Amino acid sequence: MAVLFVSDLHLCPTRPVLTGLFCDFLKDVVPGNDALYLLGDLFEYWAGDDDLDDPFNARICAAIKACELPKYVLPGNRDFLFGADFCKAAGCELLPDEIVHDIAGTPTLLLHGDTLCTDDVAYQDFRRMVRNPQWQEAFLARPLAERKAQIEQLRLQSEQQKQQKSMAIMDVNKDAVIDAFRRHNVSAMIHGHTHRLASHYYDVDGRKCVRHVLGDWHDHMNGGNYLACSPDGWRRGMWWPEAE
Ligand code: LP5
Ligand code: MN
Repeated sequence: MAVLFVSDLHLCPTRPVLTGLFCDFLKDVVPGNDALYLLGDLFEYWAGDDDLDDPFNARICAAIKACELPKYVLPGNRDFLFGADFCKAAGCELLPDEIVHDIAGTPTLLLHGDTLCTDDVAYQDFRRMVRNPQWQEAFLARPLAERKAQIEQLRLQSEQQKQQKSMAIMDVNKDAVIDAFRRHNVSAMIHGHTHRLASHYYDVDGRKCVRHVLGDWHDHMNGGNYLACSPDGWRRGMWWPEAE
């Protein structure tokens, strides 16, 4: 029995193998555990809860809802427009951007991870804009098709801009990490976003702290990766069912 964490699945209809992998994970790995946390970027993008009529989105939500354990979802930089209707459809509790939960006896900071990338100034400016409630209200008032077209345009711009940014700029800033440990007074944090699957150790004011980074699923190397935390400690799982 453990608490399971995944992030950055980037699910979308054009990735059927990935979709199947996630649905099988929900059926074969998740049952019997204590809780499931989806730490952002579950979808390649989420244009608004009125997109729940889309059969692909409805299928994913139903598959998550069918898991009989507490389920939590945290907004990523691609699906921060999740609202109450998504949560109802997926049977998940929506968490704020940063939250401390007791995970198997250890107070643990949970976040998507994009807020730690403070050197990526262009992204942080963009984030401030799209996380503004007035901006979101205006955006969501536009027709769904128009929103999707704008998101497609944004994805192209983002990919172009990422090519101009160094790997260091797109990673977490160490001071931001230390600050997060201090602000929340925790010794453990779990996040995704950078896709750089690893566990990093820090000395924060004489306290040994650990930062677990989840890997993404759409890169074949890391498809099926998850973190499992139990009172015995934590372990990494890399789940890939035998090819039939
Ligand atoms: O996601 P990832 O890891 O590939 O890249 C992120 C940052 N990029 C993004 C953009 C998303 O990938 C695109 C999909 C988002 C859908 C959201 C839906 C609702 C909003 C819709 C708005 C139209 O988050 C990338 C980071 C990278 O992580 C590493 O941390 O570098 O950031 C960027 O590339 C952003 C650019 O630097 C700034 C972009 C400015 C574009 C301004 C145009 C605004 C258009 C608004 C139209 C209404
Ligand atoms: Mn992300």
